Amino acid sequence: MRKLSMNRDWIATARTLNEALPYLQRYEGATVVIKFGGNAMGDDDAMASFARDIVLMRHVGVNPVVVHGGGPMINDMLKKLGVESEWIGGKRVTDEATIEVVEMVLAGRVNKRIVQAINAEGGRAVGLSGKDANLMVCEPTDPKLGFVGTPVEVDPFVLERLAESETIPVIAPIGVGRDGETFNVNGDTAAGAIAAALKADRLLLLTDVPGVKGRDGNWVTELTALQIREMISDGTIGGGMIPKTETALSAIEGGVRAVVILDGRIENACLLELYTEQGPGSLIRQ
Ligand code: X2W
Repeated sequence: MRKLSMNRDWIATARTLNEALPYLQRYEGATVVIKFGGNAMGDDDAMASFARDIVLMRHVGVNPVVVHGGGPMINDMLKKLGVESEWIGGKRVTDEATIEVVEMVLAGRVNKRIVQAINAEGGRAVGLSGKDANLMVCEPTDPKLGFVGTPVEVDPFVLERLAESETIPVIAPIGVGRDGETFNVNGDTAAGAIAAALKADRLLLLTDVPGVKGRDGNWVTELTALQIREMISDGTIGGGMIPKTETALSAIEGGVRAVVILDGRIENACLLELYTEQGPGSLIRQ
């Protein structure tokens, strides 16, 4: 039964819904690639909330493509198995024993957890890795890194077919080599390459910080590619933000309209970004 509640802020709720209209119109038919990093994945409630956002996007005519990470989950499994990991420049040195675990964790448990969460919210998700339908062909990044791959060819065929049937692809960042090798691809790099191949309207990089920090120490809401280059060269952007912003730059060069780096731990981060006037995070464009 409907009950009249005096506690709810009706005006604010109506304003939010009303404000969404131009954005709902703008993104109808748009392709939005969402990188869901291992650090942004929380407990089951947070996962369900992320999944709801994705299902809602699909429902209002967006083609969402989820590319996930899972670094912390790989670490946990390697630890259980007593395999040590070493990192060079933010990339996991991946030997034969490690790549087996990486593929099992990413294309297995992590991928299926996201697929299941989306389906539980009423969506239709299909889990893939870069091996499926030759989606992401890679070459070795650097001999020192072993089976770490750089995507050299992304074939969007299977993603286009899934979009036509309103099915949501959930992609594990595993690549295939020309000789059938398995490659471990950084999740951001994979998302950038896939977004570029799709000429996506938006690439959302969900992480565990609010965005890009400016020279004055405040989070910046909008940046150009040129400003990002300057901030990398003068050291304003450092550490783990370097590969993220570099991914953003190459995605934009590859034809992605804009990239947003935002905190995936905020509830409904994707909806706030797409459907409100001032979304969270830093928006980067040409
Ligand atoms: C990553 C792949 C997973 C990933 C790794 O082995 O951890 C490389 O470092 P997040 O959660 O997005 O960090 N691959 C080459 O990128 O996960």
